[in-house]
Amino acid sequence: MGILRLAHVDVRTPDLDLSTAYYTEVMGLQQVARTEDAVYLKCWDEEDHHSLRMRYNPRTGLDSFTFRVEAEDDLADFENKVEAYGCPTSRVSRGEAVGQGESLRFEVPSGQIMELVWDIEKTGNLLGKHNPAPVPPPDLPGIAPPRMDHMLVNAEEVAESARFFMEVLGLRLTEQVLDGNGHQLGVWLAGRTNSPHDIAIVNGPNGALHHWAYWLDDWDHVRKAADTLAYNGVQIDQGPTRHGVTRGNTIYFFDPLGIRNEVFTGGYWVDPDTEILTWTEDNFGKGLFYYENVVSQRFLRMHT
Ligand code: M3P
Ligand code: FE
Repeated sequence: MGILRLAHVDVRTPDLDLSTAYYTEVMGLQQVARTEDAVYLKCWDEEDHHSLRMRYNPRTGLDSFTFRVEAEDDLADFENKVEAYGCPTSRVSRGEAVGQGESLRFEVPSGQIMELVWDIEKTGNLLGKHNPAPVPPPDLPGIAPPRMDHMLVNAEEVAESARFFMEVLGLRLTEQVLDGNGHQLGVWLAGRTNSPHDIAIVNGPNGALHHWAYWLDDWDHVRKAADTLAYNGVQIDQGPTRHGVTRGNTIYFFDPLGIRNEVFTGGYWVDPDTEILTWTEDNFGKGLFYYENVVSQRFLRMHT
């Protein structure tokens, strides 16, 4: 049993048409469904119904984020564990959400709404299952990442949140940043993937979303993504550069409503017995941006 990976991120936007234009034409996602007030999007190599839901609302921000569990029974198991920790849970029944069945909802200690789901509609990737091409059609617009990779949320008490994700949800710690007193300022956590993080938690206001990231296959795609962003007048926050933490190559930038996105590649392979890497606060600049060695205030203080 357990938590497999990030399944989808659900956000609010005051301009659904503008957001949709950006995520389809600049980010290069596929629009898979549209209802009166919401748009559902996915990347070309994703098998699930969607990885991003955008819902009209006057206030930009995070509605919730959803992880997939391995087995149907896991929902009941996590329901008990999360309740025992002291977080009330509720069930969202089949038919209430597009593209998935029953889910378990609760507020994590840092105030974001998290959802666990097993029953996800598998609509398949763009390549199909018979003699698939190894690459997507060459005429996909925009950056066209193959999949969503990870997300980062803020927490006033990083250590408390980290404990919840590790002890209650069973995620593994891969890296941490410690302040001078040994308190966690940031943690990187993996589900069942072999990546250095499916979710990271960094000190900041409770309830906030810092960014989510799309995977790119290599550095050359990161370079091309920077060209696409600059050509389309997208505001770049940082990069292209490299993280010390995770070793990943990265660009951060803002969608038209100010939500931070990242493209990410590289990093290292994580096994269940990989030892935790620790960064000290005096090296946080290199941990964040290895080449620049800066702790950018815009980067740390801007969130939605
Ligand atoms: C990442 C990453 C912060 C660190 C961010 C790191 C906000 O996004 O992918 O490793 O301090
Ligand atoms: Fe990231």
